[in-house]
Amino acid sequence: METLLRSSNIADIHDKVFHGRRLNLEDGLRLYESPDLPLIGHMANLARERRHGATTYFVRNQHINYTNICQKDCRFCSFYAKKGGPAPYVLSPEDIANRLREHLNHPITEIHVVGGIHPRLDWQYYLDVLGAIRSVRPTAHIKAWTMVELAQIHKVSPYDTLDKTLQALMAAGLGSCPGGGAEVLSDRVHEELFGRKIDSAEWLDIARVAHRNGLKSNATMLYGHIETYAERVEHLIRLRELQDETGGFLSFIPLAMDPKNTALSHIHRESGIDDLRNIAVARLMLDNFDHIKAFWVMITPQVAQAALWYGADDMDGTVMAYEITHVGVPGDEHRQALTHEGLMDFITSAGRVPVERDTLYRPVSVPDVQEALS
Ligand code: V47
Ligand code: SF4
Repeated sequence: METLLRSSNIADIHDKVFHGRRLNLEDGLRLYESPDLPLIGHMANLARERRHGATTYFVRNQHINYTNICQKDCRFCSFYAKKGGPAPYVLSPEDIANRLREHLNHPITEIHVVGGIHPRLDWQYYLDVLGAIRSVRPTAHIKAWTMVELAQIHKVSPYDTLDKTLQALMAAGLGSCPGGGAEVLSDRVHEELFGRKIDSAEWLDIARVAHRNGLKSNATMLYGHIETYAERVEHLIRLRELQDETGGFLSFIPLAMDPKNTALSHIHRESGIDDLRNIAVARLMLDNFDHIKAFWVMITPQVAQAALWYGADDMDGTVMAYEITHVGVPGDEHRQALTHEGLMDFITSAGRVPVERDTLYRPVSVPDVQEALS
């Protein structure tokens, strides 16, 4: 190890990580550019094990994508309804209740709700969605609406401030928010790929208000399109700064762009190696985020297993069905669900210890450690 370290061009970064010192923009860039992925993984694993040991979290959840009607036209998106693409739909609150009823035999603890920016859904619709979920799954945590959706919901709400809108949603059952919508916090990328959506400053402001009101949220980064390494690192640093201020982020999730059926279909999907590097760099740069999630639906369960040694401590969940992209399980790309046992097996066969969590990372059941590793 000593010899390997001395010959590496990032040995000084290892020194910083080893002594718990914060990495800067230049360090982040060098981590993206260095060929020494094994050392980057080693450092990320060190940071991960300091916080979590071998523990790997997962959640039993169900995703609901309530509408694919969207006015934002993001160039990387294959989900929204368009001519020659997916047909438009809106799930009524009753449709949502029925989807939840289909899985009532699973002890799901989280309902994850995300959808397009539909210009004509009114305030009552959003309240009714919360009401429908609560009526079928009264004890489940409702993780709903990215900062982009919250901006739209605020537009149709009867309240003059975002604080009041969020408080009303929380009173109606909203528990926390998913991390999408920021994509890459860069004005250049925003302009080129998703200019109709809120920009970086607005995304960060809404997250700030959410956190101030006690609403925790996640943060994602969509990578593998036109962004530069510097823009990725700047994204991480902007999230880190907000986390220093509010402490309101629960987890960070790098999302690999799936170019299929998008306006960016000429771009190649990033490799599994790049997925691992993004997980590792996130763990190293985001020294104030407890959790880094390997979202198996996007990066495949196999790459997610490896990611558990590259800084990730969370595999997300059983999911049931994910409509935003259709990467799924290799060989069976329509499979968007893993059973509880399947997920536990993936974690234990990666040599890690599975712990079922709720959305706020409280353990739901802790299996016997020896049994889990045997
Ligand atoms: O913001 C859109 C992304 C996000 C594509 O908080 C794409 O636990 C890949 O928020 N290829 C929404 N990604 C999903 C989201 C999410 C996902 C998983 C976990 C969590 C969490 C949140 O989906 C969007 C956008 O960044 N997206 N198109 C695509 N072609
Ligand atoms: Fe709409 Fe979201 Fe797709 Fe953008 S990523 S087009 S906001 S559904």
